[in-house]
Amino acid sequence: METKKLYIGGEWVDGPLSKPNINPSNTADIIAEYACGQADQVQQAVAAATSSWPTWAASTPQQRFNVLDFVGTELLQRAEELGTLLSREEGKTLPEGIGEVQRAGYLFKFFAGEALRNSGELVQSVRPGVWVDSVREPIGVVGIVTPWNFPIAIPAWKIAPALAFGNAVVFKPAELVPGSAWALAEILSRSGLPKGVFNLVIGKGSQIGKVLVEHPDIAGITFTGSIEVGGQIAAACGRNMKKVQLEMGGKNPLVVLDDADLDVAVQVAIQGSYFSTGQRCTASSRLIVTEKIHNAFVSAMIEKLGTITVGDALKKETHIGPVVDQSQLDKDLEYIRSGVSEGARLACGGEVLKRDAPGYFLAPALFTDSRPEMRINREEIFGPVASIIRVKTYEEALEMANDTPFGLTSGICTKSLKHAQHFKQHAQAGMVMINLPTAGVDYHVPFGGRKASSYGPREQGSYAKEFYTTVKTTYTMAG
Ligand code: UN1
Repeated sequence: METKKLYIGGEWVDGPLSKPNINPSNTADIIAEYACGQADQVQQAVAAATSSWPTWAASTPQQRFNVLDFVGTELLQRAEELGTLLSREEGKTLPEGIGEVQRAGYLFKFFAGEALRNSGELVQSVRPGVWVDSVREPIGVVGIVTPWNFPIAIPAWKIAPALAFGNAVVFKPAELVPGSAWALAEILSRSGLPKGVFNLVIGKGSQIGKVLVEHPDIAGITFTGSIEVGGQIAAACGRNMKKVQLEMGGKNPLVVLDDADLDVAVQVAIQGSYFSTGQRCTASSRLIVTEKIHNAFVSAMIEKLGTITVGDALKKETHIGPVVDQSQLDKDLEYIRSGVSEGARLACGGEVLKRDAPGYFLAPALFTDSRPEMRINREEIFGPVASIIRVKTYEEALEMANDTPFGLTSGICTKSLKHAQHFKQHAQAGMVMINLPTAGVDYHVPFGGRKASSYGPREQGSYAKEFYTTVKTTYTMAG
C-alpha cells in the first residue's frame, strides 16, 4: 500500500515509521499508510520555515491572495472527493464531510481577502511635525497543532490566516486522521508558495508537538485540542516567551424555556448534541429545561431519536456516523456507566450497535433526571451523549448554564425577546446561539470561548490577525 509522505522544505520525505489510517465505519478498510515523523524532522521543518520566512514576509498582498485563492478554489472544486475522504477517515456523515471541505475552501477565500485588507493606522503625534503609524507585521514561524474532529476546517482556519499575514508554518495534524490534512498539504505544495514556507510533519503530539513548543525559532503556537495538553502548551509557551492561542473543551448548555417552539427546540438539541457524533467542542451536552415544557420536550426528544439512523458515514441513510475510534468509544461508554451509577435515568440509547462491517457505532444517549454535579454534567465527554437538567425558572436555568469551568458556546430556545436579550448579555461564553444549535459556526466571524475553553486571541474573521501579527509603531519626522 502507498505511504503518504511528510512535506518538509518543499520536498516529500519518508518518516522512520508509518501508520495506517483506519475507517471507523469499517475497521477492515485501510485508507492509506501515512508517514510519522520524528524529532529531527521537526527540527528540519522549523529550519526550512525559518530560512524561507523572510521571502514570504516580503511578498505582496497579491501574491498571498493568489496562493490562498488557489487553495480555496481547488478545495471547493474537489469538495465531494475530499469530503468523502474526510467522512471515511473521521466518521462524520458524507454531507457533514462535504460541508466541512466547503467550509475550508471558503476559509481560504476569506483569508485571501484578508491579505488585501491588512491595513494600519496613521495618527498625528502629540509632538509638532511628527507622524505615527502602526502596522501589522507577521510574527515569524507558527507551529500549528490540530485535532482529529475537524480534519480540514481547523487546519484551514489556522493555516490560511498564518499565510495571509506573511508567516511560515510547521503543521502537525492529528495522527489519528491525517488524510484530509495530507490532501490539504498536497494542494498547498502546488499553490505557488516558496519552498519551506509550509511544512507538514505528521506524528505523535507528545513527540512532534513537544519539539515545536520548545523550539526557539517558533514564534507562536496555535492549538485546538484537550484542556490537559493545552495547559502544558501554555506553560511551555510562557517559559519560552511564545505567543499562544488555545481552543479546548466545552460543556455547552442549551436552555429550553417554557415558551420555546417545541419543534425548533428538539431540532436544535438533536443537531447540537448528536450530529457529527457529538464530537465537537461546541456540542450541547447539558440540556437545561424549565418545568412546564420539560415532559413534552423529553417525549419529543425520545421520539425524534427513535427516527435517527446510526451507521456507515458514507451511506445515504445515515444521520450519525461512528465514534472515531475504540478509545473514544470506551470513554463514551465509561461516562454512560457513570451517569447511570450516579443516578441519572438513561432514557434512550447508549448501547453499542452492530452494523454490516466492524465499526464503532454507538446509539445516541439521552439522560433525564440528571443533576448538575454529576460527572456527565461537569466533564467534556466528546461523544453522542446529552443529559437533561430540569429547572423551575429562567433565572435558575441561566445560573445552571454558567455553572461550569468551560465557556465556549451557550444556547437558548425561547420566543421571548426579553429572555433572549438577557441571556445574550449574561451567558459566560464566547458564543451565544439563540434558537440555533450550539455547534456549527460561520467561517467569517470570530470563534472562541471564555474560562477554561480558550486562551489567547480569538480565531477566525477579522479578529484572526491578533494572533498572527505583531504591531510595529513608527514615529516619523520629516528630515
Ligand atoms: C463548529 O461547531 O462548527 O473542535 C466548529 C471543535 C471546534 C470547532 C467547532 N474547535 O469542535
